[in-house]
Amino acid sequence: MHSGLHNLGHTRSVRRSTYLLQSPDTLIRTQIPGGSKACVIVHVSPAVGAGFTQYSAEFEAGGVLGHAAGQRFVYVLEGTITLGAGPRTYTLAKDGYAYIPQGMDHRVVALEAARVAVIEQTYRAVAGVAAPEVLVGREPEIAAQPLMGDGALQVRNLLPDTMAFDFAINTMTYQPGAALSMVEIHEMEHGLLMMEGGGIYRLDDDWHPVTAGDFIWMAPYCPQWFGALGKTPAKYLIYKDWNRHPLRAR
Ligand code: UGY
Ligand code: MN
Repeated sequence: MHSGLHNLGHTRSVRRSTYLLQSPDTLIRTQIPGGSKACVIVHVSPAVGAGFTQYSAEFEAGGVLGHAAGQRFVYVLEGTITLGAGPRTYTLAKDGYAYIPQGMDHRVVALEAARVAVIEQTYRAVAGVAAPEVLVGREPEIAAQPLMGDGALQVRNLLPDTMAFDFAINTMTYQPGAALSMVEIHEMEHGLLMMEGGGIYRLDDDWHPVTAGDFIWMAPYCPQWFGALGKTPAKYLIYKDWNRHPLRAR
């Protein structure tokens, strides 16, 4: 809503060298080549120092997603899409997702108005390991595992944890009051989309209130911790680069 006061220049969004927090009020829509009746909100890209890109695509009915620049992961947040890849066409509804290998010709079309999280990264091949094939799944059908034995914090690995994949995509669901048991500091970076609920995110030396619709990028080694607040679970979709030697450029 435009109040005319422009919030006097205030926002929860923050850009630091070690992290980026985007609240929905600061998002800007653009387009990528090859798309139609679809716009994208670029959350993070190499322009800010990330080794991957993550964007949200917003489709009108019949909208088409633009061309990929690497391997691609799509997760349906709202609406229904089809993925045409090779001889097959898959239909993905809310919480459906797909992995598309780098260089594979494919077409993502919205059957109705839809919102999709998209992650792309240049593939880092490993000698003797076959690159992954196209993969389609539904998040609710993935078995949840408690993180470090904490039943109030459930993790779902949406991609197989094999050397074929060079990134991981998980959902993490926190019951109200649940929290990470430690402050993590690690070499992997993260792209994180808050899907439900909210809480407090520690990023580097700062603590931020976060809620559904927010996006966070954490650079390598950014200290991080999250605790869920409120009366409903908090849930996020999280990317990390994974299973590659640290001397291999991203
Ligand atoms: O997988 C992770 O590194 C995850 N536990 N990090 C996070 O939630 N910030
Ligand atoms: Mn982490």
